[in-house]
Amino acid sequence: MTSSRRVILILLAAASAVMSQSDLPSSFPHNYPGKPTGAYSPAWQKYFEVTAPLPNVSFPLPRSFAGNIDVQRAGHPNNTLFFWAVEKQTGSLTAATSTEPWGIWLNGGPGSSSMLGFFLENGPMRIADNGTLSPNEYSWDKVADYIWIDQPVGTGFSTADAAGYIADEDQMGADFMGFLENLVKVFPSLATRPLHLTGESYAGVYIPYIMKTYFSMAKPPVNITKIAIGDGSIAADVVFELMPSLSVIETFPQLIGYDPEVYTYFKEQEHLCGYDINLTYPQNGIIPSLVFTDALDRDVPFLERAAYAKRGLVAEITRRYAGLDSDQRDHLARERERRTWKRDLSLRANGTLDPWYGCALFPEFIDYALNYSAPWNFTGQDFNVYDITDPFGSPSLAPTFLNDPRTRAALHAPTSKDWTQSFWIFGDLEDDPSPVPMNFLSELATNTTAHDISVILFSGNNDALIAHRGTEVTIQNTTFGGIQGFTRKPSTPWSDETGKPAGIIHQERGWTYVLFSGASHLIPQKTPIAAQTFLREFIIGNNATGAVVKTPAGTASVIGGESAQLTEDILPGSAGIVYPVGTATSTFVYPAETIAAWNTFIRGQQVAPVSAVQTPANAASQPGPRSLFSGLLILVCFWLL
Ligand SMILES: *[C@@H]1O[C@H](CO)[C@@H](O)[C@H](O)[C@H]1NC(C)=O
Ligand SMILES: *[C@@H]1O[C@H](CO)[C@@H](O)[C@H](O)[C@H]1NC(C)=O
Ligand SMILES: *[C@@H]1O[C@H](CO)[C@@H](O)[C@H](O)[C@H]1NC(C)=O
Ligand SMILES: *[C@@H]1O[C@H](CO)[C@@H](O)[C@H](O)[C@H]1NC(C)=O
Ligand SMILES: *[C@@H]1O[C@H](CO)[C@@H](O)[C@H](O)[C@H]1NC(C)=O
Ligand SMILES: *[C@@H]1O[C@H](CO)[C@@H](O)[C@H](O)[C@H]1NC(C)=O
Ligand SMILES: *[C@@H]1O[C@H](CO)[C@@H](O)[C@H](O)[C@H]1NC(C)=O
Ligand SMILES: *[C@@H]1O[C@H](CO)[C@@H](O)[C@H](O)[C@H]1NC(C)=O
Ligand SMILES: *[C@@H]1O[C@H](CO)[C@@H](O)[C@H](O)[C@H]1NC(C)=O
Ligand SMILES: *[C@@H]1O[C@H](CO)[C@@H](O)[C@H](O)[C@H]1NC(C)=O
Ligand SMILES: CC(=O)N[C@H]1CO[C@H](CO)[C@@H](O)[C@@H]1O
Repeated sequence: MTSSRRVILILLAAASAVMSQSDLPSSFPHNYPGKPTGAYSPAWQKYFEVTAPLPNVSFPLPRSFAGNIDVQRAGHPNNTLFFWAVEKQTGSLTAATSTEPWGIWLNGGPGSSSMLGFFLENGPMRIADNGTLSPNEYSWDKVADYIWIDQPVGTGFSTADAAGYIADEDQMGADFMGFLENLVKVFPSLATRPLHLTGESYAGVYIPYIMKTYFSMAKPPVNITKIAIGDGSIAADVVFELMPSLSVIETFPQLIGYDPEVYTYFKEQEHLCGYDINLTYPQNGIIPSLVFTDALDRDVPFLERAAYAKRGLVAEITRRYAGLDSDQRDHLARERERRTWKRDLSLRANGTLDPWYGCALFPEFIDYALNYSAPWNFTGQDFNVYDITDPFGSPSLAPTFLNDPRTRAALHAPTSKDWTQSFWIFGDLEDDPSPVPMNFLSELATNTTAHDISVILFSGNNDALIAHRGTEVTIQNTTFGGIQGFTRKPSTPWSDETGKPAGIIHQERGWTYVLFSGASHLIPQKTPIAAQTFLREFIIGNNATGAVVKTPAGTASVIGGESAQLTEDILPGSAGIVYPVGTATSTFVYPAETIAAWNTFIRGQQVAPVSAVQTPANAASQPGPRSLFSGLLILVCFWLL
């Protein structure tokens, strides 16, 4: 195991409950009446069609098909993937021939079910917390035939025999291609229609490995034309999770109560950890790997405490908080403690890492926020790494609907196992043994360019777990189209179909980067309109907003213009943070003078942008971001959903 993978191991340790070979469940598809006996063929369409009524669904749904399909792994006949395919129009998926685009959606994990995406993000219906279902007007199947797939084997409703779990990501890629080879026998037009392979989070590992497998095949079963990864874990976890910590704080200074001294402290820690990577456009030379410096002392090192590993960060902090006397909990006592914490810092020699956290800056700022920053102190102690603005909104999908016998029967889902949101897919391995995709991303980019496959990386600005800064570093650290990184800093505004500003877009040499304002880790969940516009215009479509083009005079310009304000590293997050008041919610905003003082302070901190971006005369006239806007299972651990 490489050291760069240790952090994720720790974060996932709890729910991932590594299983020894003997504990691993064995599961297999269920044979529902009418299942064809022969090889996969269009005759199976009738079997897979979802015709039985789904409980609680009282509204019309588009025609869909669901069930398990064999991945063709030798010796493992029970290894299947579960899919749910939704037609754009009745007959669009089953047409014998077609040139229409289609898409696949994959959630992350590792081992998180794509039913999360189906029911919380971009599927044709949404499940509310109380179990009520409603149609989703902005589902992705309205733009193209779309298929949500539970994978790798063992995830969600996908099945595997006890000895059949994946050994590494190359096996995941091979299983996926084996599944697709069978899928296109059922829906033959999919073999040649342009496929858009999309997903989020840990799909940032899956999709590059699937592409690696795809490029190694003489005759792949499908025709991939674009890949799109949201909030992807493409680089090492130090890079996607720890390195961006200061940029998360700059986006949401509420985390540190807008306190400049605390900011200066985190900035120094960032520098001491080597996390202050300087991006240039284009980038000059490979960005060296980051080395994670662990905590030295204070307690048993915080991150390695057995209790912490079992319970997860938030639960551990809650436990500590619960251990305090009531007089230690009141506001004045907390403020005294905060001042002591700050005094400890100011007495410490410059150039000293915090001995308790080392370079684990991500848990460190969460701990700070939970202890000292409103509104995180309001009720209980919770923190939502997937969306800073909504501390109690950690995404989760109750299993009630999917495990209902009527649902299972309608979806031809297995009865040999129960659906769970996330499942550890590596069997008795403690960690994903495959190298991070960052290591081969430039090689992959050479292949995508050669096959004219576009690469789209997108990020939600409210996501703290896989914050956008890591994605920007990943792009600048990759050579595509013969140049390393983008040549200009992403700074073009784009809007959703209603005209509402949606964030930043940039396109160069077949690569696209999109930053969604106001979106969480699960991007379509909170910004469904922007997400659907993004799918239509930039994934399925070829909208040129943000594209760098050569003018007749030979200079570069950007379609849609470049906003000087957007060239800053940070797209400010909302001022308001939601908190519960009884059964309702309210929004906490710091006093205007606190925010004004912070803005003055932070402007003084900004160094001139490193890139030589000029603002052309045609710079977009949309309002700047400052005026625009004012995941799961977190209690146990953080899954990369
Ligand atoms: C369930 O939640 C939805 C969305 O929050 C709400 O519209 C609906 O009224 C609730 N239904 C019940 C039965 O509580
Ligand atoms: C596959 O599942 C069947 C039940 O359908 C079971 O009898 C068989 O042992 C399983 N095969 C393996 C290799 O686990
Ligand atoms: C793949 O799709 C593209 C359209 O995007 C089409 O031009 C091409 O012929 C297809 N390739 C194959 C092998 O079907
Ligand atoms: C790139 O494509 C070659 C075949 O042309 C293949 O051997 C190699 O594994 C691919 N690498 C990646 C990372 O896609
Ligand atoms: C980035 O630039 C600053 C200022 O020049 C420098 O102090 C810092 O060490 C650089 N960061 C890295 C990782 O080299
Ligand atoms: C940059 O890419 C190289 C591979 O080309 C990789 O070894 C290194 O870890 C990457 N740097 C970061 C900060 O991810
Ligand atoms: C540490 O450095 C900062 C600025 O670089 C300075 O303001 C502060 O006084 C220094 N602290 C000590 C203890 O030297
Ligand atoms: C947060 O509070 C807990 C419980 O009082 C304490 O153990 C921890 O040191 C505090 N963290 C910071 C950053 O002060
Ligand atoms: C149907 O919806 C109700 C709330 O309206 C919920 O309590 C129940 O669990 C749901 N049933 C299923 C199977 O999801
Ligand atoms: C491109 O997408 C943007 C959304 O940001 C939209 O406003 C614009 O109309 C689209 N352009 C074309 C030519 O469709
Ligand atoms: C319970 C508690 O300590 N609440 C405090 C949270 O922070 C706000 C703003 O600093 C205080 O007003 C509350 O008293």
